[in-house]
Amino acid sequence: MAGRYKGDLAWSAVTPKSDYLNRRQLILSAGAAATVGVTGGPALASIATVPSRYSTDETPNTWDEITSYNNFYEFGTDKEDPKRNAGRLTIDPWAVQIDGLVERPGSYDFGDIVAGVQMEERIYRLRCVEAWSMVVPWVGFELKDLLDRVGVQPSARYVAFETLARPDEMPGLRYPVLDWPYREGLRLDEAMHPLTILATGIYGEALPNQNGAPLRLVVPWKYGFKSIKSIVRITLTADEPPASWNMAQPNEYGFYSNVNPEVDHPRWSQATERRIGGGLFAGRQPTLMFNGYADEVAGLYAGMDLAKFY
Ligand SMILES: Nc1nc2c(c(=O)[nH]1)N[C@H]1C(S)=C(S)[C@@H](COP(=O)(O)O)O[C@H]1N2
Ligand SMILES: [Mo]
Repeated sequence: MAGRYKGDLAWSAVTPKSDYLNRRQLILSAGAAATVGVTGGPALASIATVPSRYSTDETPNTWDEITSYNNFYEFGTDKEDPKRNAGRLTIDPWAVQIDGLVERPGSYDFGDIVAGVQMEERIYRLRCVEAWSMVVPWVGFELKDLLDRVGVQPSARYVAFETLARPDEMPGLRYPVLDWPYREGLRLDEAMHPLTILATGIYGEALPNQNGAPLRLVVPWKYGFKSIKSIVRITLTADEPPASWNMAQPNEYGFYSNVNPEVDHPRWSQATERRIGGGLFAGRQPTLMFNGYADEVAGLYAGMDLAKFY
């Protein structure tokens, strides 16, 4: 897995190799123990990511839950399809085109993007618009770090993202469920917010393909579909960029897509959610405004009518 990273920051470089190998063992046994709620606590102590002050204190979902129940329509629309079909995705080499209103546009190798970046472990909730949720120990870094490095021009107001569209490796592209490539966008202040990360891993392991390898967005106060996977292009724009779900069903999926228990999806309530897994405590729980991150992000939307800008 370390070989996926061509830059300096291979996992093997930040973690002594013996720790890395031990950790892999621990992860495997943590996966086996997951049904009793063990989430690899001791294993986490051995990885050289810095824990983030932005983490929730909720118990993360297990590796199996996080990597077996996915939405990644390029690989099919069933929750089990991405795990079944994403193995064929080639993620090395991987380049991200960064263009538009930036000082240093270009095609950046994934290895160069992560070289020298301080990886943090950030335990964030992922809340899907389908009204389920998970808690994921992401590994990642702030999107702002990358945007600062390429230099955002003063006229930029939005950031647009695109997923890879490679038909021979992505069977879902045959179906016009969405207008491919999958696209998403953020307002620049949302993109620069310290909660917004580019994730490269889960549980200290490189992202599995079904979770958006090698690089995906995570915006924890928004519905999961904003968290675009397997990113190949980032464009700084002056105007609000197109977003796939918004284009497909504008009355169901707004550009903002903030988790908001008070604004229902037209076909179902958003007031509660079902935590995936959950074991003994399975059941629905109330959904929190901005997915529980209101203290940090409510200010971004001051003065906006959130029933209109949903
Ligand atoms: N390219 C791409 N990104 C995507 C999706 C997708 O279909 N294609 N699905 C989104 C949705 S609806 C959700 S809920 C999350 C799921 O992330 P996970 O599978 O890592 O839990 O990915 C988001 N990112
Ligand atoms: Mo979703």
